Amino acid sequence: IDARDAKLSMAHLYVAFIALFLGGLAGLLQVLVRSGSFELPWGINYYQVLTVHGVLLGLILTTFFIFGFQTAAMSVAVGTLSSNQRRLGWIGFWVMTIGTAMAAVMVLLNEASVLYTFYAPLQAHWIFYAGLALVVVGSWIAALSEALRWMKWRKDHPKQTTPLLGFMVVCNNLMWFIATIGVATEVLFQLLPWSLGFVDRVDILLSRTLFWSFGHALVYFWLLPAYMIWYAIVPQIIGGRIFSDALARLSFIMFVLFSVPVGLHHQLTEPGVDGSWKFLQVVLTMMVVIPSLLTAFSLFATFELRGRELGGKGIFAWLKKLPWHDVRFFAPFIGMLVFIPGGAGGIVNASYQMNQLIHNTIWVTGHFHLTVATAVMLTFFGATYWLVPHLTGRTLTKEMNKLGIIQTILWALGMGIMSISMHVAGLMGAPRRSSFSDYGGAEIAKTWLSYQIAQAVGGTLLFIAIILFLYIFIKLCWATPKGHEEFPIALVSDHAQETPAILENFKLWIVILVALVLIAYTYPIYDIISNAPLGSKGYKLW
Ligand code: HAS
Repeated sequence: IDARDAKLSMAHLYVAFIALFLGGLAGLLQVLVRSGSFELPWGINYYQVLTVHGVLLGLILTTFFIFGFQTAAMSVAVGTLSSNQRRLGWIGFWVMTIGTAMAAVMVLLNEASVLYTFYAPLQAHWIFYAGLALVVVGSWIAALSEALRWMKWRKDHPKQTTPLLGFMVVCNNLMWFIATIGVATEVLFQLLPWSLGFVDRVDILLSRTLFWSFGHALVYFWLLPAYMIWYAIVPQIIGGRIFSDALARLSFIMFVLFSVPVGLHHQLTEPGVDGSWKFLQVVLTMMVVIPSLLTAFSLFATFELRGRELGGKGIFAWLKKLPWHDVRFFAPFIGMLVFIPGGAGGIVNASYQMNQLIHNTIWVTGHFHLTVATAVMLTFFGATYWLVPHLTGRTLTKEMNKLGIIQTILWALGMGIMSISMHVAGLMGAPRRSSFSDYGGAEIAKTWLSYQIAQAVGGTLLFIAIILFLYIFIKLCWATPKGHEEFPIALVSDHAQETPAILENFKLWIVILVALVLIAYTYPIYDIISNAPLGSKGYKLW
């Protein structure tokens, strides 16, 4: 990779991992408070800490890591950025960083304790909303720099199929761009004018609907870079091949189409949205499960083919042949494994009736700690272990590899203990997003106690894993021996069929995507606006 692209990529990773440290510390404080045996000092408020945790880990760590990774991936897959494209990348980086600083200062001053979903009627200082808007705008600029690089490649290689990793980055950015339109509308036209005092009130239902039109695609924006690593990089690490290029691309196109028009599955218990629209989006949610099932099939095939090639036999004995001692494989593999129960939990959440049972319980927190915080994060950790030495011109030593494996085990163990107890307590009715309380001595609250203590044990292990990860990261940046670490990109299996050209026809996919979004959202939003109550000034509130 070009040294100048490497610098841009590394800048993103530094911000990402500072966010990991601070957000992780906030997570530790939270589980300790919820266990009932710790009180926050100096008048710090629980929701302030919860906002630091959610915003830094859910929004900042992920977005910065993803753009850092994608910059490197594009540079390797379709070629070095031109100086103008790189300049755009830097502008995007600084706009996002300034936005992050603005939002972070407001949260730390307790002026924005509104959690990472910043639902109205909780109101934050306008600087918080402006900061988040800058993070989104900065990400658009970064995505534009990557899009320009890709367009240049297409021009130079007419009628050729984009290299798989480059194609995947384009899909993720396209989905991100469409998804962020909803949240940008909410922030610019509702939350900012309201927090600045230009309007008295905002339509809460509309703001939540706009948020979730973005919010669920957001989770796939986190997931797809992990899928890039699973599909295009892990096969090379194990010495195998990509099972099918076409299947990988098909699953990414399905994510592009179905990630946005499904947000209402986060609002199934919300009054004010007609049940038939919720049902339509539940059906579309089941559609977005399909590309993950395709992925599971495809990865299993890759692993089995490689295991058998190495002489493995039996139904599962070939698994033993995989390189378990290599953290570049081990960490993402554990992530995949955890994604099986995590994804199954998602299907429970999306099942209209079962959602009534788990909504707003700590089950949901357990679900996303298995998906984003384990499947995705372990994959990002695993990638950091080869990406950082690749970018800094150093090597992943045996010692660091071993520490990486210990870090992965600690993370999986901590997250396992914490998430399982969250799922169980959730089924017993324990609410999410609440500080410690005995709920006036209620009998049921006593049954949650032991699970809350287990969450604190898991959370403590996780914080130790973060410290260990940061130690390895620092070593890989500045201390391990100089050398060359591979950026692994796999080739496609000789047995795979040719990739149909239609998969690269983005004009067609954009038309279908826009149609699906319009079908899923136009009437519900019209309905919400036309049924909005009259405000004190006699006009509709929105
Ligand atoms: Fe979710 C809530 C539904 C996936 C994240 N989700 C959340 C929230 C977050 C989140 C953050 O329908 C909370 C938001 C908030 O604060 O309120 N989710 C789903 C569904 C899926 C799903 C249907 N979620 C994710 C992913 C996330 C994520 C991915 C982050 C990255 N989720 C919901 C719903 C809610 C929700 C409702 C709202 C609940 C409520 O009421 O509030 C699906 O996409 C899942 C499909 C996945 C699979 C698994 C496939 C397995 C694979 C691994 C293969 C393994 C291999 C190794 C090959 C079907 C690909 C095997 C080797 C061996 C040897 C075995």
